[in-house]
Amino acid sequence: MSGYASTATIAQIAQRLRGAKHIAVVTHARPDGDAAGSVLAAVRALRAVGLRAEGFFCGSVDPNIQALARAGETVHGNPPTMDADIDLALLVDTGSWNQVEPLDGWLKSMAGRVVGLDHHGRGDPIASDRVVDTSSAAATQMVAQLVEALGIDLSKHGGRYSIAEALFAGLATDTGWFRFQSVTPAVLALASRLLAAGVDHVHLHQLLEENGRPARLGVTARALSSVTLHREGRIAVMLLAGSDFAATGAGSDDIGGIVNVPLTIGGIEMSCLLSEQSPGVTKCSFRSKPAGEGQPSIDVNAFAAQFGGGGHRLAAGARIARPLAEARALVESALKALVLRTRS
Ligand SMILES: [Mn+2]
Repeated sequence: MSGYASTATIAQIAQRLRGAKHIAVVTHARPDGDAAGSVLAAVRALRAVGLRAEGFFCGSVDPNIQALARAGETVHGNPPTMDADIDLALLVDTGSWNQVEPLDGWLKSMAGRVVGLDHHGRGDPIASDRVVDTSSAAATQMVAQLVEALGIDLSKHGGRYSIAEALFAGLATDTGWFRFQSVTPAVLALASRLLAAGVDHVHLHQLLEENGRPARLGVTARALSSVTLHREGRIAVMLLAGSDFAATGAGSDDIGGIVNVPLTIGGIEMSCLLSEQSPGVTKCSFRSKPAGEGQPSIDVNAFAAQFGGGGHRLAAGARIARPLAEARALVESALKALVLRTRS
């Protein structure tokens, strides 16, 4: 994990891409808006400059995320079938072996021929040439720089299924639609340029955030009715068992964002959602918000690291290879040990 830092510049990565014959653009399993937006923006940009490129998605893909792509832009599968003539991989929005598990054998066979762009603080040296920038709010903020390093004028690529639309999807979703601390003047300046290029942000918000299946309501109700409060009401824990998914007809794609609901309560600083992915495997999502005006938030990235997971200070996750009840006991005992600041 240590030594995960940049080994190249964006210009050097652009140069390696220009010299490749067939490029695979890959990301973490179960791509979110930033992962998918990064893949799609890169594929579109590489194709726009005459290079051969495809995006590869593995794990289950939320249909609303998939709807960002046009037919033929992405190849699926778990793992997807990689063409034998691919001579360079571009890995975006992750650098961790445990997030690219379905692709790990293939990525290992590509050693030395993987370049990467990532904004996470933890990772492995999968990409020999990589740019790691934790100050970027989204991986698409870095992909935007790559697009321009390839000589593309973003203002000419702003319609539906455009480079700008894919970049905006990542920027918006990874910043909670421009609410998080990670939003800087540079983020809003890029968003402004993407809107000026013609991105329909209302359509994107509806597609990605207001397009759930009815089963989402039932599983949300079950998650909320499971809430327990810890540490004098400052931390919420919610549980979803396999039986909750079975009873409501919901799948793991239907629970995105539920973890944020307890944070709508004034005194709650951290929220945890533990969901049973399969018997013996529990997926944990952690979110936090500042304890009060000007006060720091709980670092859920560090919290998740105890379970081999990670992410960002305000949003992180982990996969615990234990049944739900055991994972819950582990998380709750870590919550007991968590050092909380005295509230002012
Ligand atoms: Mn991201």
